[in-house]
Amino acid sequence: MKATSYLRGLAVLIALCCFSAAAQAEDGYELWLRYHPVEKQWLGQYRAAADVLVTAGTSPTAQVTREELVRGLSGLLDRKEPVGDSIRRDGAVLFGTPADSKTIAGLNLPLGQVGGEGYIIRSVVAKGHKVIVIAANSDVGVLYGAFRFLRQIQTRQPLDKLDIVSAPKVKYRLLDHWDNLDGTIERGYAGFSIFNWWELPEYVKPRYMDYARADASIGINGAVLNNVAANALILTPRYLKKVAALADAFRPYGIKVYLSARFSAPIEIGGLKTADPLDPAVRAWWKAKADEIYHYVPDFGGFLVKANSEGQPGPQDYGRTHADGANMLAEALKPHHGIVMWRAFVYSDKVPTDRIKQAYDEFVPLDGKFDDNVILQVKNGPLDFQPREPFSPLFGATPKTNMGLEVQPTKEYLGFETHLVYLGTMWQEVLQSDTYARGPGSTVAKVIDGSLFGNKNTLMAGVANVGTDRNWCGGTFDQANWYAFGRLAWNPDQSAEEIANDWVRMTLTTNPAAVTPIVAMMMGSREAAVNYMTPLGLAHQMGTGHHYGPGPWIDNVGRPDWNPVYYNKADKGGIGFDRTPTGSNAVAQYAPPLDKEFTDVNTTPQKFLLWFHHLPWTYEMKSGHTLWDGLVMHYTQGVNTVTDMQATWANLKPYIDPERFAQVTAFLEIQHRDAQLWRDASIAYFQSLNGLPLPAGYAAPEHTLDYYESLAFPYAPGNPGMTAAPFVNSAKATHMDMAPKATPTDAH
Ligand code: BDP
Repeated sequence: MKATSYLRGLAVLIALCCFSAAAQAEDGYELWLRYHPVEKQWLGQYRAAADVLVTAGTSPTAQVTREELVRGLSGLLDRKEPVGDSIRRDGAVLFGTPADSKTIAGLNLPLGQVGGEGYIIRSVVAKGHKVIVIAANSDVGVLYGAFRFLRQIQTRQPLDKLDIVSAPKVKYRLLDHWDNLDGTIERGYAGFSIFNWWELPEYVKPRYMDYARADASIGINGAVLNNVAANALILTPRYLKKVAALADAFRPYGIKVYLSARFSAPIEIGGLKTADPLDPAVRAWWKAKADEIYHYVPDFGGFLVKANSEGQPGPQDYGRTHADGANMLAEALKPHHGIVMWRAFVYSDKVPTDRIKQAYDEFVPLDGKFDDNVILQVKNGPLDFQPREPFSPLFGATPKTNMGLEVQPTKEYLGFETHLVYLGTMWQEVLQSDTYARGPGSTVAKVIDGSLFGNKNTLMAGVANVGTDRNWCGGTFDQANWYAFGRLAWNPDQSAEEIANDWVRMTLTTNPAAVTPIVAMMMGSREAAVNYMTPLGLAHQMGTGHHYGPGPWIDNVGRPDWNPVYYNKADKGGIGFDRTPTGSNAVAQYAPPLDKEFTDVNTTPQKFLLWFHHLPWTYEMKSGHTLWDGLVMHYTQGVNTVTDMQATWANLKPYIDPERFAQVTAFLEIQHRDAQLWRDASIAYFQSLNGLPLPAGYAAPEHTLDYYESLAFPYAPGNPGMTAAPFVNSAKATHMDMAPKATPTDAH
């Protein structure tokens, strides 16, 4: 081959590589850590302010911080290796701890305010030059500060006169992965588990570090690696070595690993005859197990436990209380400073009370009985991650117990990865709900950040929506839920809109012509889902098992409290669950004045109407419409909002890269189809009961009720264990929340 044609060939090859790299770069893998060059109008001022990076830190965390800043600045400001060894001119970015750097120590920054994980970013004069300092008391604080600093550029904010002081309000900010050891994910809609247990510990995928970067960038400081419906095998040495490899990979990013512990592990992998928490041999087994875990992972975070819930083993199997069980584990972890996150998601069909009352009934009497390294982990609502629920009345009712909030970024009940539903607004709604536990202003946020009752061990946990999909979360907009979770765990009082704004700018585009409509779309998206799925306080109307499409007619699941009809209580006369004193009296679990407010149909917020009240179809709503007409209007409004979202998105084509634009376009089509299905199926069913006409101008369902009832989704994702025995949506379903059984043997 002649030299020229060789060179031409090479040039083509290089061009091709660059081209494919550029095309791939917009597949969503980068998440919000997308460091593409800023527009020309910003470049000069940013380069002048952030010309060179200077640090003295050398720890692994300091190294990844430096790598991130280099990656960020060289990408955003389009320059090579912006690193120096000292402050020689204006425009240095000095980052580190006072222990690393005499210059930082000499600045006398008010670092006392920011604790172990917070940071200060400030424009200062050091060594006679204009410098930006990113300082913290610990290396991980500096890392968080570095991400915050990069966000300033990513969102196109000025770099002069910086004075940012930030510290997390919540101590434990964890993602709970419901990942099984076989790689499937319970309620996962973005592929398989990112943790490849088969290849670990030898092969530590680069993706683990990218996962850790994403977590650290939003302040997440822990990951529970395995499903709450736990397999005891994870606690055996062979798996603990794998856990240790992940812990090593995550450690520089400030992320600790935690494990879900199966309560019956002493029997399954310990050879004991019992798992009774008061049995000395069982207690000794857990102590030895904890010691063993810390041998592999010296900074292991602790255990998450789902006990006596949906068939999982627990202390009540031995006539003991949840406190007995939690404290046994807490005692084993205590010498190593580990914590126990004990889930309050317990209910039983053997208990003849309204399901949503049971967690409160179970745990309020135990208030004050949990060790101080136990945190009670409570879902946002008293039922189960529904599109809308009032806050769980446990928040505020257990002043002597550490309380953690569990939310579900993975959208089990909100259309999986294909529906655009931004959950920031939902979490803000719960966090800002007033419990009145200590009078007005006693928000859920204040319960979980510890400020209301003075708890030190505070927690916010999110059920992860991360999987092996190239873009991590399945849907582009699902990334926003991971992002919002981290931001709210750091500061539960942060506004969901500001978070959405940052996410859009960092992830999609900074062009205001696009940012404004996208944020507006996100902000309205959750209400849209509530409307087309479960308006006016309805809940749990989803099909059995998969929880995807509508199934308000389902009445044949083995347990009554797993049937949608249990929750809608619809019949010829009316609809809704009476939770006032004439019904289950769940209202009594709320502090005054909420109990009264929810008891009186006239003061109950319309959004919770059917959650608390059973009402005739002809009931006149605040809007002046009858309940039936109002319901139909809400369902329709939900569909219409999705239509509007489609129109908004279509106009954004010039601003979004083709790959992500196409995905969102297609997903919105799916969402629209589903929203229509939800509306039509729900209306068809309820109309079959009440026989009422639709309000004028509202279209009849497209199909008959029979058609909707015949639909089946046997292979809907996120429902491991169910696919082996497909079932029809309306018939034969036997188990709504099938959890994998522990298999104590494994051939690997
Ligand atoms: C339900 C899920 C089920 C979980 C359960 C839980 O359907 O898969 O195991 O929550 O939180 O929403 O334990």
